Amino acid sequence: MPYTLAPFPYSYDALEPYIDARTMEIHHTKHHQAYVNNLNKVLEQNPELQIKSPEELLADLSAVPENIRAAVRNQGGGVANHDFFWSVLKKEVKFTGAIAEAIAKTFGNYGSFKEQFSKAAAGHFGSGWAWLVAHNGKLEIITTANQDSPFSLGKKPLLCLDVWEHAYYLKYQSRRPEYIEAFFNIINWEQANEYYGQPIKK
Ligand code: MN3
Repeated sequence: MPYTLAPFPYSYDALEPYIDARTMEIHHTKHHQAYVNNLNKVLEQNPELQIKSPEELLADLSAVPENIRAAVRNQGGGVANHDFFWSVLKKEVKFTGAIAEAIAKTFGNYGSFKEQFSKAAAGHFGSGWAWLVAHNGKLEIITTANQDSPFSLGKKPLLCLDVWEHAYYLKYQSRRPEYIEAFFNIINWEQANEYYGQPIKK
């Protein structure tokens, strides 16, 4: 099996009380694992594609045969998006660095960024993701449907929030805005700064 589930990068309770341990455990061991398993299944007959990372597959979907393209987009996106999501979550990290300056420049100030990101995340209809991305040297807030990835749009992700119900339903039920508010306590700005300084990850 070419694709494997990466170990969870911290303990499942590390983000309490903002995201509960049970939600994180199920999210990683069931949902994220299922995307990994399904991506392996989808690419069973395509060893020439198995050498690519999920991010590489997503960045060039036209290289994937049409009969499995939608499946690669969904399952590969599920793998890459969750890997990315875990990496940008951490408690008690200061909002600082080059990304803080770029956010102030683009959105006016932190409060205005928070408001715009929250509005996008809350307003996204159905399952999907809210993202802060860099594109052509500028910051943008976007949302993607299902497991669609900014890599497929040629955009570099800096932060993201999973707004699928499985990401918050146990603790917040239908109260997505409360979950979004909690997210602002667990943004790993150190990691976001690192992504901001790097070329697009492939
Ligand atoms: Mn998810």
